Amino acid sequence: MSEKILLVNPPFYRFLGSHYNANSLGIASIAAYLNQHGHDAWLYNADFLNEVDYSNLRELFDGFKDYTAFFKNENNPIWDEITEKIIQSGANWVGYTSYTANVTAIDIISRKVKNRKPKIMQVIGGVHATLDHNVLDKLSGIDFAVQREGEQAMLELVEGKSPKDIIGVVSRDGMGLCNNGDAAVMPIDDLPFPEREKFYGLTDEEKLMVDVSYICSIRGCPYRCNYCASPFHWKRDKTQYRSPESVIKEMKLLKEDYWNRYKEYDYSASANIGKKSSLKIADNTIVYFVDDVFTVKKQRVKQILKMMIDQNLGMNWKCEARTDHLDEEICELMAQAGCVRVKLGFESGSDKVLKDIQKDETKEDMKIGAKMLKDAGVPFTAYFMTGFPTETDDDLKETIKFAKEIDADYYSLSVLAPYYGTKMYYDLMKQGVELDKKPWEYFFHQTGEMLVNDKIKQSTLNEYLSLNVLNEKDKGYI
Ligand code: B12
Ligand code: SF4
Repeated sequence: MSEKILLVNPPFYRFLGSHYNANSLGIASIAAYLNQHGHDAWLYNADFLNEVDYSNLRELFDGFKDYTAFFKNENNPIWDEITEKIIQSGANWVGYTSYTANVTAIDIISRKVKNRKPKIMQVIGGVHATLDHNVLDKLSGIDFAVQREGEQAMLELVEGKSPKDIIGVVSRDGMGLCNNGDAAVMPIDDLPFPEREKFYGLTDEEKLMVDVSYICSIRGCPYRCNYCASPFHWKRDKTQYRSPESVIKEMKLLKEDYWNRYKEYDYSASANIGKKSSLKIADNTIVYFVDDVFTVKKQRVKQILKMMIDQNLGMNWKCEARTDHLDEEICELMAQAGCVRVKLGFESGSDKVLKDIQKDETKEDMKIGAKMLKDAGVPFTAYFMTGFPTETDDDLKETIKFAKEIDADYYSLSVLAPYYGTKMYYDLMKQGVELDKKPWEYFFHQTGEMLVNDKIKQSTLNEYLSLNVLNEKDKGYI
């Protein structure tokens, strides 16, 4: 029997005075898989706003007090607006994607949905649900949690298989939680491309504002940086790489179906639109490879870049990388293949700090990588952080000096938040830092509220943060 499923991206940037209008690939991949198996799965982005202007990073820092107020007032109309939309969708299964910062929002919304429609089955998946094995104990409105990849587990849930028999599912039994471990790794090339059309709750005009140009070509990261949740979520040794052919195929699909022409949508299994409509997708001019390290396998990435060039794709794109996974040939190929931005995590200008955070990369590697990109004419964003547990005021001064020295095209300067589920989180907890007492919604890196360092002077921190003026041009969801 075909089931109606709504997959929800919870509100986050809206509370900070910005918004997020792009497609969330995790739930989009699950929706595509469910639809491929004959179900009617839709994407509801509760962080979407009918606006084209984004806040810059400075505003995101400043909005923290107003942001926390939303979570303290469950009667705020925004919660009821989202609850109403979920119920109006007519879905009998609702799935929420979760970063740690989203858990309180998911709690509030799912309890409201449960109170009004107890028969709707609600599932949490994504990073936080994978890392926190007891998340169900904290979320009374949620029926099931899924750990790691959600496609197959979600399919089996909606098709009525007993949750106790599904790999990756956590459910409740009379005694406590029944945890079936992590879902099995999916053969990534066999998955359908993410859903890019069934956006619930948007008018035809608004659908033009959804950025559908995100592509995931790698699931996971083989590195071990101790502040990062990715290796713990995906497991380092299980990193999955899509074939170059499959990546190029998805790029071509984007170009042909979403970038270059008016598109006919067929909503024959529609949740919110009963007619065909003609739409032009507007905000799709740059592909964003969301992979943690797009260049991690040099031969693979060279093959992808050469295919982009040989097949004359003529598409602009951006990616995340590490400087130690660049060489001159890669940088040249990137420039020729349409790369308009490489996002590089430099984090610190102090080799001592880089060692402490297990970055496995030195300042020298970073200088060389940045220079190769400069020489090839590929613009890059430099990501820096401060507030690492062992960082001193002098270390931060080195970072400021280094940040200016590398002369990046864009900067993103953050204050460390020890993310839930990372090595750093557990190390700090062992040292007596009570991170578990912090509200979930504090776990993002623009707050400064999670500062675990008392060695850095306020004046140096201010000097560091003032470099953020260079970000004026950037969209506020970095
Ligand atoms: C792209 C990206 C972004 C983008 C896009 C986010 C989006 N909404 O799609 C942007 C830049 C906007 C972003 C923002 C943030 N991000 Co981010 N992001 C990523 C990144 C690099 C890739 C995510 C991705 O698309 N993966 C590909 C898809 C296919 O995987 P997936 O989403 O995990 O989904 C799979 C499973 O998790 C599961 N699943 C997911 N959802 C659901 C739902 C259900 C119902 C089920 C059953 C299963 C399921 O199944 C999916 C398919 O197999 C990850 C790192 C990583 N490699 O995972 C960090 C990451 C997820 N981000 C992180 C963080 C912290 C943030 C921010 C808080 C940063 C900040 N501002 O301070 C914000 C929060 C945004 C929000 N909405 O709350 C952390 C999360 C850590 C944590 N413990 O919470 C990560 C892991 C990076 C890190 N360094 O640790 N992010
Ligand atoms: S910071 Fe980057 S390189 Fe390090 S573990 Fe995370 S995703 Fe991998």
